[in-house]
Order: sequence, then C-alpha cells, then structure tokens
Amino acid sequence: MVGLDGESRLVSPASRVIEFMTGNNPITLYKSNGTAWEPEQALDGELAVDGEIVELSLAKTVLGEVSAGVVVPAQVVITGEQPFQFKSVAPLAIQYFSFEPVTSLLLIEDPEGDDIGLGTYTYPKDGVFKAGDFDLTAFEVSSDGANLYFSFALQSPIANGWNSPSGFSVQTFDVYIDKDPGAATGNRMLLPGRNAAFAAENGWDIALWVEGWTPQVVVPGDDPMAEPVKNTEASSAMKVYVDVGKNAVIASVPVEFFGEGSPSDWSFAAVVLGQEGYPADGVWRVRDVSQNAESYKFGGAPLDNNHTRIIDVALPADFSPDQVSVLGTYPSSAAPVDGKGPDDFAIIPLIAVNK
Ligand SMILES: [Ca+2]
Ligand SMILES: [Ca+2]
Repeated sequence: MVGLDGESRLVSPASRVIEFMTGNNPITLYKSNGTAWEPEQALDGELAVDGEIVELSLAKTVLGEVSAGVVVPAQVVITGEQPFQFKSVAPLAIQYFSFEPVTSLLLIEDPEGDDIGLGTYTYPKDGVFKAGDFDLTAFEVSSDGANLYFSFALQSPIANGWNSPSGFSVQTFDVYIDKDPGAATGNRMLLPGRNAAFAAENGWDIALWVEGWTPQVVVPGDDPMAEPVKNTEASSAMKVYVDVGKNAVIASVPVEFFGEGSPSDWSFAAVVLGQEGYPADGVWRVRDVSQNAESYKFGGAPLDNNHTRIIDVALPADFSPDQVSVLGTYPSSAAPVDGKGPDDFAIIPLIAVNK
C-alpha cells in the first residue's frame, strides 16, 4: 500500500489519511476505496507549527468508532521540503482514552514499600524484576456510565520485559467484587493459587483476572469448591492497557457484564501477584513464593505450603488489621493445599464503596 503521494510505502494497510500542510490550507480526510485514496471531507481542526514542533488537533470522530484503551496504529509521511529531524516515513500509535466524564466510585491509596506480602517476601532475582514493580500505590474503580474502569497505579514505571500485547509483563492484578457483602453468597476462595479467601459472611460474585496475556472475567463455579468459570463474552469485551501518564494498568469492562445492582452498594478487593507463564499445578498463572528467592521465584515464604502468593493488597495506610497481619494470619500447614478450604488460608478484607 502506498501513501497519498503515490510513492511512500506504508508499513501496514491504512484506512484513512489526514492531509495537512503549513499555511492556511484545508485539512482533508481521505478514505481508501480499496485501491486509491478518495477525499472524504474537509476537517475542522487547528494546526500550529513552531520551529520543529507541529501540533494538530482534530475532533476524536476522525478515528471512527473506537473506545477507551484502543491503540490505533498510525504513520507519519512527510513530503516536500521539511526542516524537521524526523524520518520521512515514521510509524507510531495513537492510544485512545475515554473522553466521557468519569466518576470515581472507590479510591484506595495504598502505602509504598509494602510489596512484601505477609512481611518478609522479597522479589525474584532475575533482572526483569525491578524494584517497585509489585508495589501498588493506588487502586481505583470508576465509571463513565457505559464501562467500569479498574486502575492499578504502581510505584515504578511500568515496563514490558516479556512484551505482552497489553503493555506490561511481570504483574498479575485480581479484582474481586462482592455485590452483597455480609450475605454469605458467592465464592470465599480467591482464584486458584492465590492461597487466600474471604471471611464466612463474604464471597465474590464476579472477579477480574488482569494480566498481560490471558486477562479474564470470571464467575464462581457451580459449588463453592469448584473451579471458577471464565466468562468468555465479558473477557473479550474487557480491555486491558497501560496509562503511561498515570503509571497505571487499566482494565475496562462494559457495565452490562456486572448484572443487577449498583456498584456503590458493592465491596471490592484488589491484590497484586507475580505473573507466571509456567505455573505450579492447579495455580492460575501466578508466581510461587519460596523460602529463598530464585531467579523466577519470590523469596521469604514461611516453611509451609499454604502461605499466600499475594505480594500487595490494596488497603489504606490506616486500615486495621494491616496488610502484614492480614496475609500472615492463617493456620500454617505443611500438608498439600489440595482439599484445603477457605479457613485454611489468609482472610482478605473487602472494602465497601459506602463505608
Ligand atoms: Ca503498596
Ligand atoms: Ca498494600
């Protein structure tokens, strides 16, 4: 495929061209008819050129039907004489964020430096793991009316050491939603391998499993000890992306997948773990914590089998009991975790929107 000038090679097929030039010239949108570019319309926009900086602002509709989190591949083609230090054919991408008003429903500001799980956990030794990678600084739930947004801000810049399609690699974030806290419905056990549970009066009704490769929306299985069930329709509607400006991983899910009720009546729990592509048996892709850290294992675990794999729990700094007590309080056991129930693991608090 070639550019509007009939010469420049495009690195991938494109559906639209926006043409603009310095001076008081029209800004024109072209669309492809399959073989050639056809002028579609003149665009209202503002163009500013200052030295080597060119700024163009246009209505968001120019990108067509896109929603929050979508990354639109784009390419700049410069023709004619140009004073810029810019490749004449340069690929880039436009990340599209929500432009609707967003209402914050819940904000948990988590302390820095508590990425130590139950108090003693240390990071795996491989260089891909950087200080602060698992240190949550804030968890926020917000809504634009059509979607719920779940934001996990981290202490360190978010890297993508293993090149996941979602822009981050080493972390896994779980969100558990209890739509009727205190009613003792839903699942008490967190997702397989987390080695954590909710108190007897609580249970999650829908959960998000947010990681770089296989993010899922899940619901409880038929009975409390059965494996949770992946909701494939909701999972394909979920978008997971990195907001570089907020240093946060964002997951958005259309509100219809949460069913009846109002999020302001719900309670939430959010936890950070290590993503693991080669997990232990029965573990849903989260990294082991051993007594001693290894290249790809966290260290600092007690000498037992049912310690949690959670590295950071979203809890306010003044929350009581604190995170170390929450994760460190469980009946330590060297027996296999198979067949263990919720009372054999650390009990995670849920945070209500209406406290
Ligand atoms: Ca933290
Ligand atoms: Ca925490």
